[in-house]
Amino acid sequence: MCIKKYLAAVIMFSSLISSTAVFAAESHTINAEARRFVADIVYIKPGDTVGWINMTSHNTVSIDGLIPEGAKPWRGALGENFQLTLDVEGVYAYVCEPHLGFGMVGLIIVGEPTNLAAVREAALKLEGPYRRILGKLKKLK
Ligand SMILES: [Cu+2]
Repeated sequence: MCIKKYLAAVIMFSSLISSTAVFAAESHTINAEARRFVADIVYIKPGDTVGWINMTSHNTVSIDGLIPEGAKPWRGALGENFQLTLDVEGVYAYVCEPHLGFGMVGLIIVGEPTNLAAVREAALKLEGPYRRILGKLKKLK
């Protein structure tokens, strides 16, 4: 390979790496510790992946009306780790059903919290232990 072609290849490759570093999707881990999610509020970019670990005796279930419009709801199997890629911007609320009464609920904010007002309003209609999500939403600015 002549030096010019070699340099061109090096430059192309390094610009590829730097653009990848800027836009690369990241993975975020949520640890189920006893009866809470750590962290309970997670901020990510659209396209990032969230993984719940140590899910023995736990699950993760999104709440209807408390995820962005057009986003896919989820339900992880009880006792199993779960992974999810979130592309739609906004606030997502989820719970661990067995420990909902202990306040084992969490929020994921993907990009900007564009649907926060709608989520807050929907959360006001929640009943019983699901109202623990309201408390969690109050932690958001
Ligand atoms: Cu749990």
